[in-house]
Amino acid sequence: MSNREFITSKPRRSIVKLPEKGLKKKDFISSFKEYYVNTLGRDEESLNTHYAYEALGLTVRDRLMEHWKETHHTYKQAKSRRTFYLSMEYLMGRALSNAMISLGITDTATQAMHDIGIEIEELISSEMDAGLGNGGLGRLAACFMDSCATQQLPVIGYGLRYEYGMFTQTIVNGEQVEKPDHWLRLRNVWEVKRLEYEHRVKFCGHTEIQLDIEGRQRVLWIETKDVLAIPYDTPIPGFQNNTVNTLRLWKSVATEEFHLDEFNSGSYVKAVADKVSADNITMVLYPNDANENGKTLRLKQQYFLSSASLQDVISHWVNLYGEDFSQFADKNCFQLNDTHPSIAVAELMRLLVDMHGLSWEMAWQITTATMAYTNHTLLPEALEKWPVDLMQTLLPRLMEIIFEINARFLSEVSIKWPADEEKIRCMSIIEEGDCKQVRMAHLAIVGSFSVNGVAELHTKLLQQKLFADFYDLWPNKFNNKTNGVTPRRWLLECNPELSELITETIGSGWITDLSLLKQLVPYAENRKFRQQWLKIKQAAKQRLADYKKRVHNVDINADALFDVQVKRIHEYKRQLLKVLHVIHLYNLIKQGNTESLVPRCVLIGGKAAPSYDRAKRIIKLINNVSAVINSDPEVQGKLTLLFLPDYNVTAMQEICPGVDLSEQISTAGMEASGTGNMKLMMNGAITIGTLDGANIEIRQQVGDENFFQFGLTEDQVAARRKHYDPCSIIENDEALQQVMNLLECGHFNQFEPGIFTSIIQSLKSPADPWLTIADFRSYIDAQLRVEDAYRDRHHWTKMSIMNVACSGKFSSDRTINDYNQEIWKLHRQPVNPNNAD
Ligand code: 26V
Repeated sequence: MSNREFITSKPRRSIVKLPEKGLKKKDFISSFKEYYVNTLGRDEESLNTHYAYEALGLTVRDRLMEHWKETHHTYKQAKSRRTFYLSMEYLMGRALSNAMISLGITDTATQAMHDIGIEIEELISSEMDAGLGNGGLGRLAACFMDSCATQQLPVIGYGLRYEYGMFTQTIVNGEQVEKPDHWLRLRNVWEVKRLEYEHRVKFCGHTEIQLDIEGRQRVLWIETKDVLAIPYDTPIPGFQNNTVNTLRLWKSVATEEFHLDEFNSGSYVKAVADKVSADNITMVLYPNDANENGKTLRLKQQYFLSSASLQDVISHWVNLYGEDFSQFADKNCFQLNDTHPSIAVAELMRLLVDMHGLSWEMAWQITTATMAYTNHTLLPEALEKWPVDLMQTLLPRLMEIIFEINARFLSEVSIKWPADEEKIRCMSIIEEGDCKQVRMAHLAIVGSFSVNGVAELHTKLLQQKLFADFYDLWPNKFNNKTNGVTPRRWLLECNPELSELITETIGSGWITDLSLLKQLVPYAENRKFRQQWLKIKQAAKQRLADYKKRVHNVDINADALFDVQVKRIHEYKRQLLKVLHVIHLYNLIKQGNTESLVPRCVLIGGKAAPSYDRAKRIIKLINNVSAVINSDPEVQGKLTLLFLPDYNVTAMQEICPGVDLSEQISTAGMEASGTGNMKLMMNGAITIGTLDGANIEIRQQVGDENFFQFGLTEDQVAARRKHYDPCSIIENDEALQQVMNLLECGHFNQFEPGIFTSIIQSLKSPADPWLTIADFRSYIDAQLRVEDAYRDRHHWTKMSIMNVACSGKFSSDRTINDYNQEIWKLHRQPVNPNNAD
């Protein structure tokens, strides 16, 4: 039987209409027991944490189901315009606690579990992170999903259901060792498999031209190797508003078409095995956040996501409207999360022209009115390019379409700039050369009606540098959407104590309107309030210290200044600058120069791409410096340096509340936005930062007196690169010289000679793109201002309150409303309970 066959006999209503799931404690207990004992077949005597978690997850999911259906029904009835968010990454983290908060059932569930002798915290913390992303870009997609549901917007997320998510990081002898993250090994209670919505995605083969019955030319893409895309849906609950949106992730599955010759020659098992292993497109997430260009499997993943998602949207369209696409662009919008799904531009053309018979002009009109592209990086090595050869082999029809798009686009260019070969060469979607390549960013810009950056400075640089020619041609396409993070996860869930104090003080409206935090401003002057604030921060720091003691057996002084840099390890993010500062402090202590010193605990966490040797060596350096410092009795209690292994979403939730100082120290002009900076601000950390990405806007919001600014600005960086002489800076700065001496004499690698030589050389090179040495002095001075401020704890607390009070802009609700007003133009669709049939 085909999975698309529906039961035709009536009545259906009686099957799908269930009695409401109760929200009382007793309902919870009976649901939980039912799942634990009956569904999961477990023994009531020997309670197992994982299965208890599953049973509670299913119990909670049941309570979402009705709303999920109602939301679906509401959107369908309204025939509303929708946005489809296409992203290769969703860094969702844990779901259970978030779902309970959204439903407003945390207290009841906690009580229910307690009554049957289970501490709910144990179940919550046994959940694996859904780590289907690398860092900022993937987590942003997750925050956006949360905000869209909370804003009651009809937005569907499309992505890939990787079997293996972001690797787990362990540290062995100071070095990063990657372990695969088989997160689906245990059952994922949040997903629902929807076999009835499978699609077929084509690869390889070749094209042929055929005349259709009306005598028009139609291109056929034939003799392809096909892969099936099976959707798995995850509910995305809005905050206490009945809306439950959908995240649809595709899994690749082999078709059941085999090479009959292999069968006939008797190698049945080999034929099946080959088939299954060849088609494992969604097996693993690529763990690099730059520089993975040219890998065939990655291109397959990108096309698989784009094609399956577009086919899904179009088949839904055809079901509702038949073959009339005249309103398609009014009703649908695709937001491309970076260039990763930008092959969607060509795929939509293919589907409309080849599969649905539209003219090229009509299809192009629809495509360029529905696609919108977000850029997330200015790093040249992260800009995607695909060899034309590879595309021709893997996606021959798509390559033809890209050539056609390019030809038409270049004729537009030559009208604007007649006889300007240089413009043509620079703007072309195809990069000429020994290995011709497709520039995916150019395809995305040409095919979209909107191109946005993710912070004001970033957008300005896109317009003036990276995409200046395109900005000249189409100034109105370009716009800024400063990133944000969801306050549900990044304040309410991760910092319940602070959330409670805020709610007691200004009410709970802030949870869905973060601008209301402004009402805390006057309380910064209130002594009693400051004491309560400080007490909560102190308790959070103690929890972090206890956690480090329990898990890593290191002692940290909870009275110390908690100085935190957590993010991917990358040279442009300058973890090295942080290390130079730590070595400088260590040197001061060793010289007995401690009178002005504030006890400090420096925490650094983050993963390095497995193939990024320099980043891995930086991790090794951090761990070696940490080993020397932490084992020195003279230093104890004054300075600690710790590397936090396996930084992920859940780790950030645990870290956030206890941070005093947030390190955002990238080379100006390199960090597109940053979002960790926003999470830490929201939890009352004060930023020490360069004028880069969203730091600039954070400083604007909170005021210079509540922000520690340092370093070269973006234009100073650009100017300095031309005549940069780090060695003379070192010569003229005694403290820096001493720091470099310690590194160079092997103080931190006594038994591992030479392992840091390449790092030292890069710091001292006039070609160092990150200008670390140039910012050293300014950074040290800013850190002195930090120490001055921290010594006056009341003053510090005031700054901390001001940071939270001014963080309203950085809610992803604000970001999503900006996207909606200026790009998506969707209507809110409130979901009325009891509406569904
Ligand atoms: C590139 C690639 C290249 C091929 C292999 C896999 C892969 C995965 C991701 C990327 C692009 C990473 C770009 C990125 O994460 N940008 C970050 O986006 C954040 C959200 O907008 C922003 O806050 C960060 O500043 C920016 O670095």
